[in-house]
Amino acid sequence: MGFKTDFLWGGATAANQSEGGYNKGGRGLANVDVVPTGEDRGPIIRGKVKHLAFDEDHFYPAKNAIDMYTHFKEDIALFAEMGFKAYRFSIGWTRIFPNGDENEPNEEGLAFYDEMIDELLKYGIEPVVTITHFDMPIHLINAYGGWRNRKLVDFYGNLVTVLFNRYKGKVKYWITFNEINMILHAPFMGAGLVFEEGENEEQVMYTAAHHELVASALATKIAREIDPDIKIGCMIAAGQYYPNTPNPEDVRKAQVDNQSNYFFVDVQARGEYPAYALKELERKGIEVPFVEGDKELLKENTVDYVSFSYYSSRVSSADPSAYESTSGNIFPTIKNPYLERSEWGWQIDPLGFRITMNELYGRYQLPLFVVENGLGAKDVPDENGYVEDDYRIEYLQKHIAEMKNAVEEDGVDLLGYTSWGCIDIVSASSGQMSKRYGYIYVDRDDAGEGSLKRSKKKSFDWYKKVIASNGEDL
Ligand code: BGP
Repeated sequence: MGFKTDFLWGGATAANQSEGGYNKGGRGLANVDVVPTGEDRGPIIRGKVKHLAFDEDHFYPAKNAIDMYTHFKEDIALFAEMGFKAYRFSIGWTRIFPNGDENEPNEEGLAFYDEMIDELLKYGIEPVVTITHFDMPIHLINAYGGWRNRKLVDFYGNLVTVLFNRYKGKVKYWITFNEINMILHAPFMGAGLVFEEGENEEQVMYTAAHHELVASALATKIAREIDPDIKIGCMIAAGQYYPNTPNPEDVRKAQVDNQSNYFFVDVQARGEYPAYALKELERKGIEVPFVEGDKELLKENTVDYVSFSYYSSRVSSADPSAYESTSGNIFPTIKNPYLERSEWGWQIDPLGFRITMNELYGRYQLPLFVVENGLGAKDVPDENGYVEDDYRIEYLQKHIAEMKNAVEEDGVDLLGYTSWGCIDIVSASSGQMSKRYGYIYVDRDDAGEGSLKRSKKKSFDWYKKVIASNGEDL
């Protein structure tokens, strides 16, 4: 039985991790432009410091990235050579509204994405467009405080209205926010939050989360008014939390950790705040800033599909001291002694992929879409510049095999699979180029130096074969 004949095999990137061209085509300055690599990056991503300065002399990953802004035609041709049916990318908000609060959009920015989308359609590749993928106008942070301000809902509404009208009939699949649950783990990237000394950070994060959830429902409403054929998806960073032991305390902690992620999909797929969340927020004294009409808006505008990223499962314990030697994940987890880890400490759990898909499909009974999965690794080209990434092929082979089990054995309805970083791009958590995911190697290093030459890795031809066989020949 296998995957559907129209299964959307492909790859995924994000504007701020791939485009570069930070000051081209009228693009305005974004939050991602002020996040350097190195030790400063972590505190800024978590909204702890106000180093919101951008200077020309530093290498900021979004500034150069891999310059897809000028290379996109070459790159899309390579995706087409692999046989991609879909390509997930994101819109740089500040290419469309440089400051975010303008009334009129930047035509050069719209024209750039017209060209990209037309290039994809020329090869029969379905665009899967993420409206925001961690990047937003720095002006909306400095002047309004980011998503803590309800005004952001209106600015986002302007953005999506322009996008849905401009690309009507060309783009069918849209995703409102990349990994919306990252608000709780990387609030500056996820919602443009910079915390004031002594304020209740959790209150601010859940206020911003409410505004993004309302904005997502508003986008869904606007989409259906403009083009009934549009499919709107929500998106979380998924990865099931396992209990560290059968001790009910650990099982309960895993349940709470899973709920903290599924909460966002509960609201967007079911259209209301789940009881456990309302009770938890009440216990914590956190006010959800509902305004007149919010509940109806959420209820009447739920998503068409649930998309998610999967890299790893996680482990929960009721014992806080168990977390002392955790891995480098942005999500708190305990090391799972049954799993190998990547060079960045991310646990490798193919069966966890099947488990996570069953959890999501069982909870929502909506089509799923895997929009990120892959292995970040330090690829080293040989003397001919060739990368024999058998380790990446093995990771993907095992994960796709379990994805197939979820479809064939468990009956999960799956729309597609766009593996993350189909071409080497900048890592979001580390800002490094050296954490590579691609089927295509790009000659650029962590300091932003390099020829930008693209070359096929061993996994390029392997993935081409997987797609040609619709996942039969792994
Ligand atoms: C997800 C992001 C992607 C991508 C991915 C891999 O959180 O949606 O943008 O970055 O993680 O993580 P990293 O790039 O940190 O290795």
